[in-house]
Amino acid sequence: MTRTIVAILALAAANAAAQCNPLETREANAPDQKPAFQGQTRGCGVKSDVAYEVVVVAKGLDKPWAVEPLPGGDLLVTEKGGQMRIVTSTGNVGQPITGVPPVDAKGQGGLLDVALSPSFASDRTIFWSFTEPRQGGNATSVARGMLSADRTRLEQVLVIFRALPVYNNGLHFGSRLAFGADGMLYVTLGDRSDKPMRPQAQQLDSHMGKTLRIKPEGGAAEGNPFAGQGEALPEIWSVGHRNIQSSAFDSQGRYWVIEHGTQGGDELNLVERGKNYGWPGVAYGEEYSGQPLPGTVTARPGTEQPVYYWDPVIAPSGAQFYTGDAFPAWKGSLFVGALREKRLVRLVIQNGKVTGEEHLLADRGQRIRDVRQGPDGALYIVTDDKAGELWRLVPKAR
Ligand SMILES: [Ca+2]
Ligand SMILES: [Ca+2]
Repeated sequence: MTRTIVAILALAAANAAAQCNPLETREANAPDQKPAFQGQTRGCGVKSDVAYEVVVVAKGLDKPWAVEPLPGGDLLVTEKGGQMRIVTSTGNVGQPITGVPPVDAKGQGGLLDVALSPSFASDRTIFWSFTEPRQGGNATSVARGMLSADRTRLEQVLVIFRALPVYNNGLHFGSRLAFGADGMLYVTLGDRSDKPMRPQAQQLDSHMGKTLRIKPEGGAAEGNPFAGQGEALPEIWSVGHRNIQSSAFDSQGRYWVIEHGTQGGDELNLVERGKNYGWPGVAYGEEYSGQPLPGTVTARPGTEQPVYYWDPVIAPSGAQFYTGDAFPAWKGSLFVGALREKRLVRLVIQNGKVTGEEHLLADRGQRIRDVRQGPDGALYIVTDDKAGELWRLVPKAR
C-alpha cells in the first residue's frame, strides 16, 4: 500500500469517527465505568428524516399500559387499574371488557401487557399479564381468554401462569408478552426491586428476574434449559434480569428485551436460551441514591454483556421491530418507548450491534408506555398518564 492510500484511509476513518455524534451528551451517572466494546453505549445519533404525522386517536385513557392492534384496525388497550377496552380505528373508546380478573394496581402493578394469540383471527384468544393479589402480597400472573363475538366480554378465562414467590410491594413486575415463531409465549419478569429480593434473579428456584417460555395452554414449554435440574423452575428461559417491561422478536426470530436498570444502567439484551444476563452481580450504573451497586462489576465471565446500555437511563417501556411498508426507511429498526425521557427511541441494529440511535416525538413531552405496529404499517403508541393518549404515526401527506 502506498503512503497516499494509507493517509486517505486514515482520513476516512477519522471522518467516520468525527461523524459519530451521540445523542446523549449529559454526564454519565457512573462516569468511571467503561463499556465492554465500542458502540455499547452512546451510539451514533442518526436522522431518518421521515416525514410523519401523529394522529391522536383517543384521549382520556387511564394509565394505559399496552396497545395491541387487532386484525381489522381497531386497538385493544389495557389500563393499569384493571380495565381492558377496545378503541376503534376512528377513536371510539369502548366500555371495559368484562371477565378480567381483579388486579393489585399499587405502585407499578396492575393490568399490564396483552398479546393476541398467533391465530387470533380464528380463535379470538388473547393473553394478558397482571399483578395478581395473592395470599401475603402479590405476584405477576398470565391469563388467557376468548374475546366474545360482540367483543364485550372475555370467556373461558384461565390463569395459565403464576410467578413465585409471592412478595408484598408494588415494584418490578415485568411483564411483556411475546409469541415466538415456535408458538410459545415468552414472558418477562422483574426482581421486585428490594435488596433482599435481588439475589433471586440468579436463583433457579425463583421466577424473579427471569424470562420464561410457556405453552399457550399453560405449563412450561418443552425443551427449556433448566427443566429437570433439581429445584429449577421449568418455565425459566434466561436468568439475571432486573425489570423487563419491553420485549420483541425480530424478523430473524431473535428475542430481544430492554430492561430497566438502576440509575445509569438500562440495557438492551439479545436473549438466548439458558444464558445469564448478570443482575445483580454484573450491571452498569449505580443505586438511585448515587451509591455504587454493592459488590457489582460491569463484566464477568459466564454472563452476557448487554448489546447496548443507556447511562443516564431512558426508562424503557414497550418495543417493536418495524416490518411495515408505510415507513420504508424504518424497516428493521427497533422502536422503544421511553418513560423518563418522554420520547420514542429508534435503534438501528446491524450484525447484532446498535449502529444508530434516533429520538422521535420528544417535542410532545409525554411518557411513552407502549409502541406496536398495526396491520396498516402505522405505529400505535400509548402514553403513560392518568389522561393517557393513543397515537397513530402515519406518513405525512405531502
Ligand atoms: Ca403487547
Ligand atoms: Ca445485564
